[in-house]
Amino acid sequence: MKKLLFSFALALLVSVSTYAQLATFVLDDFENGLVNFTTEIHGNPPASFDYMVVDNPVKTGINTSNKAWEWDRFDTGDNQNWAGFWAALTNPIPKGYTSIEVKYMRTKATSQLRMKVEGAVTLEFNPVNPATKVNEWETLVFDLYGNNIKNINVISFFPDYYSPVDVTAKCYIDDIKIIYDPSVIVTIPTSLTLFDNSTDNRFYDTSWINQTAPSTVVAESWDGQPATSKDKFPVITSPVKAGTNALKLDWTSATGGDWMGMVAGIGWTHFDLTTMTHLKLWINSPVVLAKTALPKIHLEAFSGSPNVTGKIQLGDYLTTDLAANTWTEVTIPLADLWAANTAFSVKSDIKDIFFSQNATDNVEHTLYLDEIKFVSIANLFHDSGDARFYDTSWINQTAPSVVVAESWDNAPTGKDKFPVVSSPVKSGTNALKLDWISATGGDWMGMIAGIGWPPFDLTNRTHLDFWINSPVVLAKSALPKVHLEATGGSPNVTGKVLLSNYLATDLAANTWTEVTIPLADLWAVDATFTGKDIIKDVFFSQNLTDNVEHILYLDEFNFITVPLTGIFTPSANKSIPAYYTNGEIQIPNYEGNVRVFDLAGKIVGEGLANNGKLRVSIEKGIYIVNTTLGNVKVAVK
Ligand SMILES: [Ca+2]
Ligand SMILES: [Ca+2]
Ligand SMILES: [Ca+2]
Repeated sequence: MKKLLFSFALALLVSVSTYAQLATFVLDDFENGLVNFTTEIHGNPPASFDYMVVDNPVKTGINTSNKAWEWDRFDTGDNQNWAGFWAALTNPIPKGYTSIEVKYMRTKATSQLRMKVEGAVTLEFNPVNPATKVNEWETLVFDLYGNNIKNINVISFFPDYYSPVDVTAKCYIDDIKIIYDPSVIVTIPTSLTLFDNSTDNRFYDTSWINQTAPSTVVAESWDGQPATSKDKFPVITSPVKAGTNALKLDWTSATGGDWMGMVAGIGWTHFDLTTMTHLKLWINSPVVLAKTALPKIHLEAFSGSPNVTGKIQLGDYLTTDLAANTWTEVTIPLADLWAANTAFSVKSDIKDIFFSQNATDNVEHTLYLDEIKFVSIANLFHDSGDARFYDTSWINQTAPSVVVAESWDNAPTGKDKFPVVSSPVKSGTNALKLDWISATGGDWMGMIAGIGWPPFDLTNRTHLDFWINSPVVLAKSALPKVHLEATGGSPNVTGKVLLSNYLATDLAANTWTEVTIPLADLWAVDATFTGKDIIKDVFFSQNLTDNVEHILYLDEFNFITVPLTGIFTPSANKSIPAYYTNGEIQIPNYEGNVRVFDLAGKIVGEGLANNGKLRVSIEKGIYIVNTTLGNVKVAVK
């Protein structure tokens, strides 16, 4: 299996990975009279079952095949409801599959089928739908994605999961199907763009300007005709922060007057800000501009009462007044907008941002606006401020184990910081270097915190995500352990997990590989740890004592949010404004790979969308469009 990692323009933010080349397959149908998926069946407890491939006793309904696998449980006096078998798969199942379907038939209404899988994640679990029929085949679905299961090396079934044993009960298993259904895989975007460029260099269509004299705002009409009322934002091609153009806000705030200027997404995009943390935008004034002269801002939703947030002052988010002709990034916690009116509750369906009158200084001001985005920020490490070492880190070593470290002042002693390299990097200008030897009798640990030691509230985060790179092929078993530390509490650390558990294969040389560790796994190792909302740092520590020097470059640590959804709910992100027209899937403001699936999970189109357009030949129907920002449902009429 190959894990495709699409290039992502927002390199600062979380990368989104997508599995490719996975396809649903039948693990076994027993039609040749044999069990084919393994060469071993371990009864557990031994001799608690008789099992064999037999003629299908009920060749009707959903299973008219000739053969099925019969399970006949004994009363050995010691067997329990968990009696069954385990078997190593002849061909292990790689991670990325979303569910397992099993045809099941029972002769007694008490019998149930339970499963256990062993791999990077080991779990015993029930089907989504318990068996309901007797002497009739039915399909039971075991949710791999929702249970966060990765690869599968060993599979176990408990064919008659019931206590006490009924020795007359027989159970049948057939058509074990390993399903890949991309429509259930959802990744919440960590950035949503409200504005980056207007398609027209004169005006921005999905905007609105309203003014009450004596206040004034310069505006454009949609058609450029003098008779048409001017109520759109003007667009300029210089200066721009990025892309082809920016918005121009040119206003005079006068006592007794009022004004407002609204900017929405192209196509009136719906923005779900539930998981977003900040509003970011870039502003530029042609002259020095006091921050107190800047307008107020608020957000509007598509519905609700109120349908607007309270107003806050843009100038409150600047540390200094604006220098002339200088792009300045403003970062505004969404929490401040929500707090400005606690009665506002429609965070999940935001339509636009409003700029409005503030200080009535009766002076004309001009502000260029560009790159207006909503982002989810929980970045632990992006770049070090120093090219030699990373200050908010700590390395500790006990001989004979060794870790290469730097001192903060470059003195030959007191080396306890992570070294920094400028190559290779996954993102930005540098990456961390972990260079260690784990030796018997020794120990080591290396800690990485955010710049300024910020605590992270991970209550609503689901995964720790980062990138690793080894200069040589590296067996994953040699990789260190990982845990998190909180700013307080007892214990103030989580239990440790093995980094190798979250890799499908050993590391190839000179290749950046994404590691995604479910926070639930870290919480689960030590249930007494309760500091999820005050996480300070990530620790790597000694694992296999192979006495060999290993090097791992580390970059782009983020805490991300990936919802685990019900398997039967193909989830789509309505914030992605995709539609189908003129034989093309069109996604305004999108650059990147696109795959189009029909509802059976079959890829019907795939490619790089240039200017957000991908030509695909599809018929009427509903399709799932998979992008690097997530999935969206598109109706073709
Ligand atoms: Ca069969
Ligand atoms: Ca722009
Ligand atoms: Ca970096």
